[in-house]
Amino acid sequence: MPDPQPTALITGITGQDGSFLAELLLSKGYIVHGVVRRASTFNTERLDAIYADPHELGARLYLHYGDMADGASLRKIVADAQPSEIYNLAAQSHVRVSFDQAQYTADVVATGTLRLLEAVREYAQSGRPVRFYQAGSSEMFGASPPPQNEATPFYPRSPYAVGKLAAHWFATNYREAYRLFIVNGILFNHESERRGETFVTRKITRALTRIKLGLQEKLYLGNLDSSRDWGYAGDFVEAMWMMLQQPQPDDYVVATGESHSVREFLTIAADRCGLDWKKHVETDPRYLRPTEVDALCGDSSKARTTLGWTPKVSFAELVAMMVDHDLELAQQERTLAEAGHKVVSRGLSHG
Ligand code: NAP
Ligand code: F7E
Repeated sequence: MPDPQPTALITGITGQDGSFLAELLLSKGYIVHGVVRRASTFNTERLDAIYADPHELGARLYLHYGDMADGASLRKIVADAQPSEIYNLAAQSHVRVSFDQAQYTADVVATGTLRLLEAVREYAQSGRPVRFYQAGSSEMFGASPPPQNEATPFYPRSPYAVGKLAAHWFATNYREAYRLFIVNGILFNHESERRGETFVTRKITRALTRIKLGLQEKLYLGNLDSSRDWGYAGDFVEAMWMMLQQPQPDDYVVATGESHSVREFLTIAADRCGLDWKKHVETDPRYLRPTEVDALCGDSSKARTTLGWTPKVSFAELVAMMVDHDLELAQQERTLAEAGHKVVSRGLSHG
């Protein structure tokens, strides 16, 4: 029987996916709890549209300070929130950065997941039924050639990917050992206008639109030859929810089935801006990875057949959506610059 008042706990709620998922679950009538890590600046910007003061009547979104590095905080949040569904989305999710911060990435991504699973095991012993989603990644397939599906061997190529693979197996082991309802989603790249600005798609759309409006001159990138199966984040969080509504826990690949190179993304985005990217893009070796993942293209037949999931936003629509959004942002920045405010270009030095 469905839970009369479904309650979800989301780690990583302040991230791209966390914000889309929180919106989706609120629209379905859930009470949503989210884990937020303490920072010296506000890090809840992506939640601004849905945040309501918890003192207000009818508020259904609650935020708790916690960290994947701190098992005690996770245990307390799980016990306080009493969730029927848990979505573990928190991660140091930048592949290039994971080479610079390998131990930290492993701690948050792999051991952090284990800490949360331990909290869930303890919570489940109280008799409250709970379902758990683990945010796995196509990076776990790494060097295995495309198309990749649930049967493809894993071959991770970064500390991030190794950490995600450990988390995947921790989740699988806890499902089998303790008969918990735990699913592994293996999601291919998904983007949006909320994507972090150091991932290549958003880095490109932010920079080209700023170049278009005269706010920036150059865009520095790494390897333009790798290809990715890029989908829309709004579509992908629906698949996460669908996985937790199934009668049995299982693992699913979620992907569009189409792959494009970074160069193709650049060309389409530049066309939309009316720019020739070759005049503005330079390569900088700092954005290369010691080991690269050359080609990812997912086969999500199982998710399509079993969950009834299909992506709604096409690649061309995704690029257009991101460019149009960032053009508006650049326009706002130009207005500020014209009024004498200092407008900083951050994309030049990061990610
Ligand atoms: P994201 O935008 O980088 O968000 C990551 C979230 O994790 C943020 O809320 C971040 O908090 C939080 N976080 C980081 N370190 C933490 C810590 N030590 N303790 C608690 N929270 C912490 O990532 P995303 O794109 O939304 O992806 C969501 C999840 O799916 C991640 O696990 C990612 O690895 C995985 N994934 C993503 C994709 C993709 O293409 N987007 C594909 C496959 C898998 P702050 O806001 O404070 O930084
Ligand atoms: O790189 C190349 C780079 O950082 C994509 C994360 O969400 O998806 C994401 O990981 C490609 C790579 O994403 C730059 O070398 C070129 O080949 O946007 P990205 P990612 O590494 O695929 C997976 C599924 C996740 O799970 C991760 O959490 O683009 N590239 N030049 C560049 N990438 C970046 N970031 N910056 C560049 O300047």
